[in-house]
Amino acid sequence: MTEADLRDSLLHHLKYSLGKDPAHAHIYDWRVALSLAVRDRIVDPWFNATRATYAGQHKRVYYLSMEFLIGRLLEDAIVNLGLLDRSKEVFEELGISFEAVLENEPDAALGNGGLGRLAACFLDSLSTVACPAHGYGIRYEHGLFRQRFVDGRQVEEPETWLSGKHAWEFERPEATFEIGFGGSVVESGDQAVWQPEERVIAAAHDTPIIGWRGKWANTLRLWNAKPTRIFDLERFNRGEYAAAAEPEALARTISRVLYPDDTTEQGKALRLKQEYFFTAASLRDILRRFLTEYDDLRKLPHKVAIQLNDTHPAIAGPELVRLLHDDKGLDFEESVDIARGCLSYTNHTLLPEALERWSEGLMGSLLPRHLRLIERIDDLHARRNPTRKVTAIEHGHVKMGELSFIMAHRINGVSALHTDLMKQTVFSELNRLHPDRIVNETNGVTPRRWLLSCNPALSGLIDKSIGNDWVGHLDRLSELEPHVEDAGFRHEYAEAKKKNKVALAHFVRETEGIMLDPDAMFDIQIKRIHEYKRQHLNILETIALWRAMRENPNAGWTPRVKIFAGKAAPGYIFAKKIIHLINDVARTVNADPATSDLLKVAYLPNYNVTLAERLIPAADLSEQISTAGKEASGTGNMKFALNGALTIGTLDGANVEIRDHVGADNFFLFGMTAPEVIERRAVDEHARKAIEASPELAGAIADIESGVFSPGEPDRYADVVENLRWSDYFLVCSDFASYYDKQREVDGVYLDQERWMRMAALNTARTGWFSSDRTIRGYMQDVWSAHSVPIGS
Ligand code: 26W
Repeated sequence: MTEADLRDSLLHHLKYSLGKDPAHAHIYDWRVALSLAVRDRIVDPWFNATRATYAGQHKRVYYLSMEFLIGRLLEDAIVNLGLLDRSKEVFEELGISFEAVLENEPDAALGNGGLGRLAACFLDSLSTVACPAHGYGIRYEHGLFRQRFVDGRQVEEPETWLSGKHAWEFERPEATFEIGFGGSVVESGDQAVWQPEERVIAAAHDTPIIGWRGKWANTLRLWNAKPTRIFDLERFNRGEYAAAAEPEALARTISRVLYPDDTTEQGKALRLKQEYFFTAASLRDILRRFLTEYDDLRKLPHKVAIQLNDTHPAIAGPELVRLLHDDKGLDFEESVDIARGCLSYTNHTLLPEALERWSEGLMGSLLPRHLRLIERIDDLHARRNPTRKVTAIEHGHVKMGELSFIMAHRINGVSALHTDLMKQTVFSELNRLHPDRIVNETNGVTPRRWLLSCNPALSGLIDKSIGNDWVGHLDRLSELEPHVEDAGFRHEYAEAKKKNKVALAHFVRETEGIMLDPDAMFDIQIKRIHEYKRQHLNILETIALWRAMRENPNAGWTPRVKIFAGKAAPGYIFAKKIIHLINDVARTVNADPATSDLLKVAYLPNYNVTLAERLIPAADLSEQISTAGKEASGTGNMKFALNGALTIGTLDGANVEIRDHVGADNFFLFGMTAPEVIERRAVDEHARKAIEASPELAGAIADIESGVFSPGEPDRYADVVENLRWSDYFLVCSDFASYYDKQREVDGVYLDQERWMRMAALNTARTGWFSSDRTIRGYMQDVWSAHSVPIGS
C-alpha cells in the first residue's frame, strides 16, 4: 500500500463515509476517516484467517472475559500493518497534525486493570501467532468511570467512549440470541425444561484484531443487550411515555456499564445477569459455529477450547451442560465430560474478597436450572472422588472458583509464585484430588503496544543494534547484551530515556502545571489503588524523604520526582483516602521552597491505557511494592522493565521471575517474603513495634497525624493512622525500614548514571521472555492443544 493509496482511501472515506469536504473537516473527521481507511486493510487478512481456519478444520480458542482493556486501536493497527511512516507522510502533506489525529481517539476502557489489559494483550498475541481465536465479552455503553480530582478527592464521572462513531466495529444483526432469566423449571425424570420469565436479545458487534505484520486477524465479538420488544406502543398512545420505553431501558441496563470493582465482589444481581448474558450468548454462538462444520458433539473438545478469564464467566460450566444435556439430549455425565474437555480456567487473585460466591437464593431465582445442574455436578464429582468432599455449593453459596475448577480440565495461575500459592491455599483440596490439572502460565505483555509503539526512541535504537525481528520474537532482545558493554550504545540508550522524560515533563506541565526536572529520577507507581499494592507505603517513604531533605538540604540528595496514577473502586473508602492523602502531600511538598528542586510529587488523574503508554517509557524507577503473596503477577512490572526502568520491589508475583531474568544485581529487592509475611502478621502489635523501631516512619506518621498535609482538617487521616498503627494487615510498617533503606541505595546508584544505564539496558535485554506471545504459546501447548495456522511469510 503506497502513501498515495492511503491518502486516496483516507479522502474517499472522509467524503463518502463521513460526508465531509476536506476544507471543513475537523480532527474528529480525519481520525474516523483514517480509521476506516486502515480498517479496510484489515478486512482481507481477516477473511483469509476465517477461510483458512474453516479449510484446515483447525481447533479454535474462545477467550471469555468480562473485561477487555483495549485502549486506543488506531495507532496499534497502523503499527501492526506497517503503515506508520506512510500515515505520518500523508498528514504531513495535508498539513494536519498526525499526533492530534491519534489523540482524538477515546480509550476503549472496557476493563478495570490487570485482568482486562491482559485479555487485550492476549488478543494481539493470538493474532500475531496466527492462532484461530475469538474474544467474547460485553459491549459496555460506558466503560470504566472517568476520574477527576476535586480538592484532591476522587470524583467519578460516566465514561462516554461511544459518544462519537466507533470506527472499528461491524454490527452483526444476523448474530443475535435470546437470553433468558428467572422463571421456572419443569423436570421430568432426567430431563428438564426451563421457562425463563425475562428475555433479552444479545446482539453481536465484531472488531477485527490484526496481528503483527498484518498477516492474520481474529475477531473480538462483544454482546450488546437489546429488548425483545422495542417499544410498548399501546402504553405510548396512552401517554405513558416512560412506561412505554421501560422494556428497552431495562434490557439495555445489562450492557450499560462496567462494574468498577477489581477486587471486591459485590454480589449484585445485575452483575450475575451480565456474567450469564455474555457467557450464554457466547456458548450459543460457539455451538452454532461448531455445528456448521461437524455434527458429532462428542468431537467438541477436539475443536473448541474455551478459556474462562477468572470466575466471571464460570457459569459457562453448567450452561454448556444445559445446552448439551437439556437441549441436545446428551447423557448428563457425558455432557459434563465434554464440557470439561473444552473448559479451562485462569485464576487472577487469591484475595478472599475477590473470589466470587453467589447466594443459592440469587442463583436459584435468576438461573433456577443452573442451580439444579450445579447440585448434580457436585454429586457427580463427589461420587467420582469419594476420598475428599469438595463441593461448589457450600453454606448457602455457590463458590465460583470451586465450580470453575471442577468443570475445567486445566487451571492456571499467572506467575510461578501465585500458582504455587494457589496449590497451597485456595485450591489445596482440589489440587490433592486432581494433581495434574493446575499449570502455571506466567503473564506477558504485547511488545507492539508496550515497546515499539509507546517508545519509538528506544525501539529505534534496538532496531539499529539488532534489526527489528525482535518485535515478533522478543527473546531476541538478548542480542543487545554485547551492545550494553559499548559506551556509545549506553549513551544513546540514556538519550532515548531522556527524550521520553522531557516529553512527559512537558505533558505534566501542560496538564497539571507542575514543573518536573527531566534529570531527576522519575519514580513511578501506576496501578489500581488497593491496600495490598501499598501506595500508602510509597507516600510514607516520600514524606520521610521530604523530612530528611528539609532536615539536611545539602546532604547531596538525588533529585526525585514521585509520580502516582490510579483509580479506586468507588465504594473503596480507604483507597479513596489514600488518593486524598497523596494529593495533600503533593500540594504541600511541591509548595515547599526548601525542597522544590529536590523533590516533586504528582498524582495524574484518570489513569488509563493511553496514560500508561505516556508514563512507562519515561520511568527510571518502577514501584512494585505489594505485600508478598498478594499480587498474583502484575504486568506493569514487565512493561517498565522492558522500557528500561529499574524495579524496586518485593518477592511477589512476577517480580520474582523478572529478578531471575534480569539478575539480582539489576533489581532493587526489599521486604519480607510471602512466608515471612504470614509469620510477621502473627506477631502481636507488629505495626506499633515497627513504628517504634523506625524514627523515619514515626516522623512521617506524626506529620500525617498532626495535619501537616491537611492544616484545615488536622484529623483528616486519623483513621489511616489508626489502621496503620493497630491493624496494618498489609504490613506497611513492618516493611518500611527495608523499603526506606533500599530507596536510599537507589539514590546512590542513580548518581552513577553509567552504572544505572547499564542496569537499565540489561533490564531491556533480559526481559524478552515477558512477551505475551510466549505466554500464549504456553497456553496453546499446555492448556488448549491449539496450533498456529501456517500463513505465507
Ligand atoms: C468480582 C470483582 C473482581 C473483578 C476483577 C474481582 C477480581 C478481579 C480481577 C481478577 C482483578 C485483577 O485484575 N487481577 C489482576 O490480574 C492481573 C492479570 O493476571 C495480575 O497481573 C494482577 O496481579 C492481578 O491483581
